[in-house]
Amino acid sequence: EGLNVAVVGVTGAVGTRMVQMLEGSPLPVKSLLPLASARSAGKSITFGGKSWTIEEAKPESFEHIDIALFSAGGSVSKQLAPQAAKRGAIVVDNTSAFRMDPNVPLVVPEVNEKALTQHHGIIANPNCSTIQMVAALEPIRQAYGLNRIIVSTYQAVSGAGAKAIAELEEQSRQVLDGKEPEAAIMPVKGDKKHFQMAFNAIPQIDLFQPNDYTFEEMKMINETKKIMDDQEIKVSATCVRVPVSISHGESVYIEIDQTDVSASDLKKLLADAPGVVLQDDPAHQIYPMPASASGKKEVFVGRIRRDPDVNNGFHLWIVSDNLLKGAAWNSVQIAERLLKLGLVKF
Ligand code: 11C
Repeated sequence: EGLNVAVVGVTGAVGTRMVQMLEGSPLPVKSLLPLASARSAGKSITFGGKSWTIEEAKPESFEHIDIALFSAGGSVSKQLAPQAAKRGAIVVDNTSAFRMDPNVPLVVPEVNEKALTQHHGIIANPNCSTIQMVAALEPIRQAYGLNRIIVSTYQAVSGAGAKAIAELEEQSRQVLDGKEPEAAIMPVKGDKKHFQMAFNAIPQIDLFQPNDYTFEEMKMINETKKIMDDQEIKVSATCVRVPVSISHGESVYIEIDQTDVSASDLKKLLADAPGVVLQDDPAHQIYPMPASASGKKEVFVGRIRRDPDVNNGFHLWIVSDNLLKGAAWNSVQIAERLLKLGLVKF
């Protein structure tokens, strides 16, 4: 009695953490099927005190699987997620392949858990930078209404995968040794130019779109509206990559509907919000930072203050581990909620 769970992309930065999160979860996992590309097949991983052999992901892999967590890139998800769903697995997909599909719920459990009931076999896990922002803003939207969000991000290189972390480390050594840093990945693998990431900040995450926003910026805009189920919220984003390994930071400006709200009202609200930790005590230099957020599941919020000139305008600083709440933990949390809502049969 228990769940058969598959993890697709199990060797990646997110996949390894999906297994870690399953390990710490109350989900009754009976068997784990680690799936990856042919390159990793035959290696093994440990889960629940046992060794499990990695297999190459194929459509037939998903026979008898109850829940399949995908994080192997959009093209693998496009090809295999429908195959898994067809075989009766519920897919939680951590890529952008299906996020804007109207038949696919896009879920952050603290915000729109109910959307899970509308699934047709595939559930999308939002982009990391979107997840931490909406988790922190939803309690404010519920209490005071939210009509505008302007966000600037300070994103960790692990969003571009484990190889991007290695590139940052190698470049840092090269620069400190007085050598020319070699860039092959950042800002985007496959784009025409690559730039030094060490000791730099790059205002490009993912490819530019025809409107001169990047795909990452458009994801933040479109996904926020879908998750909050409100097409009227004004959202704009500038996404910047910084030389940090793990955890995204976000400077967020919001305008709420009500005009008689103080910064301390927002702090009280966020102190009790699910999945959110308030770290806001300027007198004692308490505020969230990537170095302290990494490895933790929560979304950390601080630096909350009213705009000097806009009565209903507030600034917040939001930090979370992009590989955990931004990816692996949100996916496992979705699986836990599916079970709680009676949506997984086994
Ligand atoms: C980054 N946010 O930091 C991206 C990574 O759509 O799931 C996540 C990409 C995605 O590069």
